[in-house]
Amino acid sequence: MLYPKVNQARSVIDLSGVWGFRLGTDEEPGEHIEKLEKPEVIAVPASYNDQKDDPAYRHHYGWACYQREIVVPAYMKDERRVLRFDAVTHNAKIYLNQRLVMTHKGGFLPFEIDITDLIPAGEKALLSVAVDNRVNHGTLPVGNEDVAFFGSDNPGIPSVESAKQARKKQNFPNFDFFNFSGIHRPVRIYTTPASYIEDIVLVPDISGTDGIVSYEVRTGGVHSDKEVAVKILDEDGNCVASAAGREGTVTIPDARLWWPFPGTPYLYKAEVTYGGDIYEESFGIRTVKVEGSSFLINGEPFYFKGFGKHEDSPFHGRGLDVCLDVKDVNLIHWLNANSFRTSHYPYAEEMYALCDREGIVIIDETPAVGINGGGAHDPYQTYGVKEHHEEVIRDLVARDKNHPCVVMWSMGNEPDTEHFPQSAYDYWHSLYELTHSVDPQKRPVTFVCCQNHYENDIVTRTMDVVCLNRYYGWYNLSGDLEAASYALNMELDFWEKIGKPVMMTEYGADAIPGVHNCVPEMFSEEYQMDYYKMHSDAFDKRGFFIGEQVWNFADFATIQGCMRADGNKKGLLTRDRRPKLAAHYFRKRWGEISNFGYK
Ligand code: GCB
Repeated sequence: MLYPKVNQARSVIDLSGVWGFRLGTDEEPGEHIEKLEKPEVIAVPASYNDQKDDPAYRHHYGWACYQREIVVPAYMKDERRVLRFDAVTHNAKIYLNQRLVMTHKGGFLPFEIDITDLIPAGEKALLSVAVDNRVNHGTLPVGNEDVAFFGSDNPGIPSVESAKQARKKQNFPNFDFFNFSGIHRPVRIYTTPASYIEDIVLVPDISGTDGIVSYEVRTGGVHSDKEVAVKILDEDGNCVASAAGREGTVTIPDARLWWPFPGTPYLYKAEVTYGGDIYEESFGIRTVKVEGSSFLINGEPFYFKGFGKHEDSPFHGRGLDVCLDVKDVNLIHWLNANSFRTSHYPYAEEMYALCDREGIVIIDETPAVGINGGGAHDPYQTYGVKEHHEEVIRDLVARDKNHPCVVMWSMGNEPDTEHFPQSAYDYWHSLYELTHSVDPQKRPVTFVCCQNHYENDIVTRTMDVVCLNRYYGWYNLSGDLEAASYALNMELDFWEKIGKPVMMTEYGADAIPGVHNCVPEMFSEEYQMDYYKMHSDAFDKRGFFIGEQVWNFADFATIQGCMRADGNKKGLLTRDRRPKLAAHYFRKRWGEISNFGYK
């Protein structure tokens, strides 16, 4: 799906701003929705939860309604007009003039509806968006039906059991980030000519000093016998190659490659024209491949240095904040890091465009977090998420396929792979094949494995890269870094025998900013730093170990619970982006590790 852009043939109307708003209940709105009388105010895009200091907003459960008037200028009457939502979390029902026109499931990917015949140009219409924030066994991310994530409810105590029965309905996320909800990313109307470019698929390759790009252009709308033409433009706007037809291959002589920073992340543009329509899609010439226990970018063995992140900030919640994205990218450079994982959901498209430009490598993750019942039940038999998961994978790849920054797909985070190993294998392997089959660039595919009885797990070892989340010295062997080091080394010896590239996609310790110890103990900044040093020692001596992504880039909001004091404090940076001791440690360490050839 193409990102909305203004150019010679297309225009964009941005609907960001202050909308009308009302919280609802868990009763689903039907085919018709009421006009809000004296609505409250809400900013779009942003989560609604922290925009008003009211527990009803923060802990809302169920539907909420956004409303505003829209109009397409009369002079756009001959254009095709599309209403696009970049992300509404989690489920959405869209109404025009109070009548339902579309529904969408899933909170982190775009969807759109052609409104050309629904709203005449020049006429005002009422746009309503009903948003459902409930998570359960059928959603991604997964919600528990009645169990708190940090399990503080002692089972069996009669008063506690009765209180649980009597309490208000609420969300029980099976994941460790606040269940921010609402219209999180821009809502826009964009126009195209009646015959339009629907999608562009670009697959780069390298042959000697040439760049080879296979392309496919999909068109839609009114039939036209106009030809598709493709020009490849360099960063100065010079045409360096061209072709005609809906699919083909072009050769860029002496191509500049896309390299992760501090290499040059060189970007070309494919300028596609089709009748009266035109669209420029950025791309890079780079290859990605797993060979033995190496992860190769442009044929060179790459070492991942970075983090898992979140889209999370005060007031905005999970809403798009481009200023924060730019700040984060600059902090990634400051830390001498080169990569991150979009834990635990696809991020806003603006972030991928920034990373293309700034040379930051992304492991792109679906929102499949929480497919794990802790061994109490087989989630693959009891959760009904498979079909939705497949749809999300298709939509994610369709959205992000052309970004050079995306080097690997993560199908999900920390599923159960130890208690029901065969079910886990069947589930994840079919998704693994699906992901490979829908990715035109055939990038490596993985999922991120939970700390578990790794010998029982028969599926993690079959991924293209083994990605481990491990908390030795934190949740396990808490506070004892000597024992933690023993256990970590023993497990890494196990993975060495698998013969695949292995990386750590999470390891971390909470550090409350300002808490210091001469003798490091848990929650101090010194303990966090020592915890990381212990891990570095284990990683550095292993050739098959291809990357370290710490948990987390910055502190972030979570559901409240007895394990969280004002959120998760495992950030190298605070939530307002100030460095902890460990940030200085990694800035130095990563400054001394080059992107290529380290292993
Ligand atoms: C994990 C999860 C991540 C949590 C982290 C923690 O394993 O993948 O979402 O935030 O642990 O800090 O507990």
